[in-house]
Amino acid sequence: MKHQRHPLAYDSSELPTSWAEPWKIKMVEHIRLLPHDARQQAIATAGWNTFLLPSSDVYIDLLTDSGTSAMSDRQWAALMTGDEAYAGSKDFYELERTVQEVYGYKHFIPTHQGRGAEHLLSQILIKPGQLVPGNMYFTTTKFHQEYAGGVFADVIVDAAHDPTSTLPFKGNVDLDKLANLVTSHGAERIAYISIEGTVNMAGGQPISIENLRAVRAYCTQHRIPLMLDATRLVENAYFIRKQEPGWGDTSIAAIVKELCSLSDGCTVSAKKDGLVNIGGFLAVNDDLLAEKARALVVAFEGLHTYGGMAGRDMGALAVGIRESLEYDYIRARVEQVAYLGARLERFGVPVVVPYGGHAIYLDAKRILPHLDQETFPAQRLAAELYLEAGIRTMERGIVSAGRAPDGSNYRPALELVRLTIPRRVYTQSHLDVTSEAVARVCARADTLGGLRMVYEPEHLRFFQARFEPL
Ligand code: PM9
Repeated sequence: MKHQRHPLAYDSSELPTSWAEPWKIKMVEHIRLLPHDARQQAIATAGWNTFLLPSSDVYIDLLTDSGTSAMSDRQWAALMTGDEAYAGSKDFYELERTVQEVYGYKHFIPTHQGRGAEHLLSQILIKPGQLVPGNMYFTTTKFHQEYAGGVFADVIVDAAHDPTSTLPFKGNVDLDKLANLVTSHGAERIAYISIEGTVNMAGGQPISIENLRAVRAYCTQHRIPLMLDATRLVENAYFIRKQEPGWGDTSIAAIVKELCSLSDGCTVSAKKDGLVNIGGFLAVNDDLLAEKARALVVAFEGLHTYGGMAGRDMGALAVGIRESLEYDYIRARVEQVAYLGARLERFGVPVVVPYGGHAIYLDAKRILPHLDQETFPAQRLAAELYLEAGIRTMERGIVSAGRAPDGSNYRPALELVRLTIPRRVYTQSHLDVTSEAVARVCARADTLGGLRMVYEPEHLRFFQARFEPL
């Protein structure tokens, strides 16, 4: 008897090839969805600011990818063997070796987290009145530049301010904007150029190697230092490998090294790419700069061999940095974000495109077009997502942008809600639930009113500001 092959639904050439996470789950943490009336009470008590919600009241926490990663068994093993000596911990030397090898800089100065490194760098390099051009601002970075007397100047490409532009490298610097700024103020008035990998406030958008090389050449010609914010540089390297011509066969590690070689130093919040819950560092090539940083770190962070981290934190970070470079890991990480973006777009939800490396950003201006920006549409939308499904997200718009020196609100072109994906924490089902909740909120968006701010702290107001419904 002749056996007939069972027919497949697809022609074999059309079969999809999926990726899967290169890990399995060993321990779980319980989460629960509060009833709707309890969520209503919780958001009112939190002043309609998702930063002020207790995490025990949150079901799916997409506030940030900062310090929220799940560590691996290898990292937990490093924690157990941490050397807690005050000075010269073995974990310091291991981390120093790792940073020098992976990022390629000569000097490594540990800090308690990213803003600690930003503080040191800004205090050392910025003279009052100097400009710091950058590919869009980041909240804490700009704060420290201004705290040191500097003035941030945005030189990112215009497309970065357009949530609908599909340019593949929206983190690129506009070289004409940079040249105009330097020509009109003089190179001596530029403290340094600050370049961020996968630009957070633009939607997690990468910079290309071609563009960074051009910026480097310009800086060398005008003797301007170039400093990287390498907090999410591994995610940037993944985009380069995926979409920049000529880099498709290069390892993530080699791309990260190449990016760093185009700069004089970097600040890092290790709480992101580094796959740890706390930590950061400053790394530089210049001996004098390193000496100044080591002199300051003892005043603000801790001894120069721990900088505010426990020995075990440094041990876990050394392992995390190496794990972050594994191709299967970074592909699963960035493609999980893209999965959420595609689900949302399928529901017709307006999101920033291309999808970012660490988050999907909802375009609150298009979701709530009836709300004036001064009534905080993104803040309202973030609160509404919590009310709808216990999902915590973050405003990245007018509240985050703060005030200009004349006291008026900056009105950024981008009024966004960030759905940030912690690393190795949530499954596709969590993202399915999230995308459906966002779609439900969007379906009744025209019923939502704005907010007014009833408390505004002096610095970085988005963390602690309080609101009331109008
Ligand atoms: N980023 C984030 O959620 C956490 C604090 S702000 C809400 O995206 C960059 C690019 C960051 C960053 C923090 C820091 C500061 C520097 N650069 O939070 O101090 O995204 O470790 O790092 C946050 P620390």
